[in-house]
Amino acid sequence: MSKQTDASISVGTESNSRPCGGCDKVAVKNRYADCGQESCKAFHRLPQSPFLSPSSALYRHQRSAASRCTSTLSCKDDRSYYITTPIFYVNASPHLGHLYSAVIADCLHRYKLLQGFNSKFGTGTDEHGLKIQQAAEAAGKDPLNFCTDVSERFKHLFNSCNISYTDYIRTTEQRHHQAVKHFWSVLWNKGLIYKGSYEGWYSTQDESFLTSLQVGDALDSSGKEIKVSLESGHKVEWMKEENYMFRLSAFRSQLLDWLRGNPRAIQPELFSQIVQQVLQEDLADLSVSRQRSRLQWGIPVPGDAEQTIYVWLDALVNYLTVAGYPDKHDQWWNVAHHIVGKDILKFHAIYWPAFLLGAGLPLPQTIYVHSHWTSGGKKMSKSVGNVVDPVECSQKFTIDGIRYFLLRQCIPESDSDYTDDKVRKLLNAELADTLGGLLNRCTAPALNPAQVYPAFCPQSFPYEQGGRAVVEDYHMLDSVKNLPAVVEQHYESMHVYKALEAIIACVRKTNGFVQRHAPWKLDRRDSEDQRWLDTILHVSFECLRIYGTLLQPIVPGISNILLSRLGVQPGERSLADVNFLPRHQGMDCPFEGRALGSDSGVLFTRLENPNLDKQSPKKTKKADKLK
Ligand code: ME8
Repeated sequence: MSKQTDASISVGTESNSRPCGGCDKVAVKNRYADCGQESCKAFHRLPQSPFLSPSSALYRHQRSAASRCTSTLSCKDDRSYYITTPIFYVNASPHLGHLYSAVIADCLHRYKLLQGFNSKFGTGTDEHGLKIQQAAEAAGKDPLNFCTDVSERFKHLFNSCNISYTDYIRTTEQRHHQAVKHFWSVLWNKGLIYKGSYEGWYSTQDESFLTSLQVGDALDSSGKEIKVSLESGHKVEWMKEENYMFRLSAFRSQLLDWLRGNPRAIQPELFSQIVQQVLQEDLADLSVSRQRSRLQWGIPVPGDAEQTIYVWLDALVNYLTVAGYPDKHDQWWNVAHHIVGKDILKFHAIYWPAFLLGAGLPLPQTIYVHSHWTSGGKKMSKSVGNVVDPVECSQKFTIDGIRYFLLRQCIPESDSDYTDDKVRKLLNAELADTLGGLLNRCTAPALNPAQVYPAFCPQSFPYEQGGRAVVEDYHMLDSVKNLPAVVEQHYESMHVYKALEAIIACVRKTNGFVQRHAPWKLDRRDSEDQRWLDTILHVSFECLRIYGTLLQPIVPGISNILLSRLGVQPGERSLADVNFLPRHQGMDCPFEGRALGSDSGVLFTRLENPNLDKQSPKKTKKADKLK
C-alpha cells in the first residue's frame, strides 16, 4: 500500500436526520426503525404485501431461453447459474432459520439443474470478527478450532438435509484470504478507501455500525441501563478509533439507478422499495477496518498490520471467492444470485453493490430476500433462547417433511411462527393424505394387478369432449398441462410456497377425478370398463409423473420414490421431459405398458401427535383397503 491518503475525517452520526413527514419520530439515512408511516418503512418490521407478479417480459425471455436449449451440452455450458446463501456465523449452532435459507437456495439450484443449467451453489461459514473472537474466548478455545467445530455442525446439518451445495466456503481458508486482500487492493488503488477516524455506535452481535437514531435505551438482565440497536435489540457500544473508511457516500445515486433500472434485482419488490427509500437520503462513508489491538481475529489490512479488515467486507467477498476470484470468476460472477434474510438486507443491497461498483465488477443479478421464522412470536435467536433445532425437526418429521414445511409455509414478505403442530397438520394433509393417498390408490394391485403403466384409450377420453370423461376432467387436464409453466414462474420469483400451492391444488383435482369415476367399481371382465379403468389410471399416472418431476427441488427423496414407483427413469425427470399426456393428442407415450417400479411402502407416513395419548383411530380409507 503505497499511496495512502491520510485525510482524517469524523463520521457524524446525527447529520443525516430529517423529520418524518407523517409522525413525530425522526427518520435518518440508514435508519431502519419503523414509525408506522408509509414514508418511513423499516427493515425490521415489514408489512405484508400482496404477491407481486414477475415481469412477464422477463419471464417470457427466460422461458424461451429455457425452451431453446435444454438438450445440447454446449448449450448447457452457456447457461450458467450461481446461487448463494449467506455464510453463517459460527458463534452458535445452526437453527431452523439457517436451514430455511439453505433449503430455498437448494430448491433454486435443483430447479435450475432440472432446467438444464450448469448451476453452482455456494454456502459456508463466516468465521472472523469480534463476535467470533469473543465467543471463542468465552468457550476457552483457540479461535480456529472453535470455528472448525461449529462450521462442521453447519456442514453436517446441510449434508443430512440434502442441501446439495457445490462449494462450502469458510472465511478462514487461504483462497478466501487471497480474494479479500486482492479486493481490498483494488478498492484502495482506485482511491475508494482512505484513512480516517470513526466515532459512533457499534453492535458486536450484528457486527454493524449504527447512527444515534438507530439506538435506544434498554435494561440488561441485571437491570443495568444499556444502549441497544432499535433494529435487532442487540447491545451497542460507543467506539472511537482510527481506521479505514470506504467512500460509500459516492455510490448513492448509482445504487438508486441500478434499482430503478432493474426492478427485479431485489425480490420481492417490497424489499427493493425499502432500500430505495433508504437511498433517498445521503449515505455516510463506511468504516471498513478495526484496530488490530481490538480485533485480532480477521484478515490484516494489506500494508498495515495495525488494522484488521471489517468482517462484513471480508464476509461479502466470499461470494467472489467461490466464483473463482480474482483469477477466473467471470463465468459465475455474471450470473450470481443471493438468498438473504431481511436482517442483512442493508449489507447486501447497499454495502455489497457499492463495493462491487467500486471494484468495477458486475452486480448480482438477484438478491432474494426472505423474512424470518419466529418462535413464540419472536425471531429465533440463541440469546432469546427460542431456537428450534433443525436436526431434531428432521428426525421428528423426516428430511423431506421439514423441507416441504419450510418452503410451503413461509411467505418471503412476512414472518412465520413455527410450531410442531403446524408441521404435523400440514404434512399429514398434503404429503400423507393428498399426494401419498393418490399414489397409493392408483398403484394398488387390486386396480392394477399387472403392475404396469396402463394403456390410454382415446375413445374413452377423446381429445374433444365425449367418451366417458366429463367436463371437470377436461378442466383438470388443462390445469395439469399449465402447471409446469405456473410452477416455473413461481420458482423464478422465489415464491416457492405459491408453486407448492399450485401443485397441491392439482393433486387434489386428480384425487377428485379418481373419486368421481371410482375405478374400483368398474367391472374388469367388461372390456370397455377395463379400457376406461386403464385410462383413468393412465391419466392419474401422468398427473403423478408431472407432480413428482416438479416436486424434485423441494422433496427430492419423496419425488424419487414416487417417480421410481411409476417406472420413470432418472434420465426422464428433467423439465424438458414433462410432456404431459401425449396420448391424449394422439402421440406415443414412452411409459405406456412399462412395468412399474417396486413398491417401497407408503410415500409419507402420517405423523402422530405425541401429546395425545389415545388418538381416535383414523378410519381406513377405501383406497388403503384395496391394497
Ligand atoms: O448474518 N428466520 O450470519 P448469521 C429465517 N454472517 N432465516 C434466518 C433466521 C430466522 N429466524 N435467523 C437467521 C450473518 N436466518 C452473516 C452473513 S453473508 C456475507 C454474512 C438466516 O449466522 C437468514 O438468511 O447471523 C439470515 O440472513 C442469516 O441466517 C443470518 O445468519
